[in-house]
Amino acid sequence: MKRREFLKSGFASSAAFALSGLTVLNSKPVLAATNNINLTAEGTYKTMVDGTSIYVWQFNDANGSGPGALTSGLVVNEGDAVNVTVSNNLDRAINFVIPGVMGNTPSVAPGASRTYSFTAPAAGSYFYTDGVNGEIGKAMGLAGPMVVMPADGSNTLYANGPAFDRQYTLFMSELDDRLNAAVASGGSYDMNSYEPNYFFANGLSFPDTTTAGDTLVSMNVGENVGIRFINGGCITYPMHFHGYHVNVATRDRLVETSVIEKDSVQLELSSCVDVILPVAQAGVFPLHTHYVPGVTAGGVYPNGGLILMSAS
Ligand SMILES: [Cu+2]
Repeated sequence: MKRREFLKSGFASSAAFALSGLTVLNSKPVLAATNNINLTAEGTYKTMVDGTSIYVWQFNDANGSGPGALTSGLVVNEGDAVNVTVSNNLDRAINFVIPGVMGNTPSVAPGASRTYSFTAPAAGSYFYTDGVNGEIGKAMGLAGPMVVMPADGSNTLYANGPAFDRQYTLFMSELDDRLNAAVASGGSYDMNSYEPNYFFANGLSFPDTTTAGDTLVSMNVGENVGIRFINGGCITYPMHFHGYHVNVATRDRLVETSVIEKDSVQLELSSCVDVILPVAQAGVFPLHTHYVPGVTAGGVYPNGGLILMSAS
């Protein structure tokens, strides 16, 4: 089934990531479901936007897909039972944690698998990652987005929260190719030396972000568009909008009490920030990290964490 057809059929019965370019969700109560997800933690070579091949780690969902070039991403409904089975094909122990939901989980040894079970928490944006290897796990790519939708099936960022006409999830991350090379050759890396040189939105760098449905934000004038920023990396992301102002709805699922129109939204380390973008004008505008190296790839501008928003 193609992603858009899948969207029309609703995602209550599946945890595959299919939020992109979302137009209409049926507003009806969603019965709590059981989501069984299989993730393989593995090493693989990914080709960067400049052609460089770099060894990365990833959680790979063979039965689903994440937004953009991410190989995994979870979409569940509040109250769902979720069973994530992690098969570890890496050379070291890892685990599966969701900051704000579950930490200090048992590890899974190389070559083994383990099932992590939890009840989908309050609607909002989350990420999962490895909690065993310090920041190295995330720096190598062991992280992915988790979106929890309200149990009543409403098109809102959280239960009784602001409504959206469509929503996008933008998972920001980066890598330092020296770290990846060290890990690939069996060595270690001091995170104090971390100086990333490739940057991604949903695993893609500009201009690849402009041709993927998950990172080309398509909107209509007059709509309210929900954008979920999830920091899956090891640096901060000051996300800057051209053409629009946005209202921050939540930071790490905490409701923003003083809502001020912003053209830049700070995405702190390990944080999730959900915003509503009122589409006030037509046009094509950039949305990018204001950290200048973040819009480069291997030192070349413009690449990296830069996407386009298009409204008609
Ligand atoms: Cu700019």
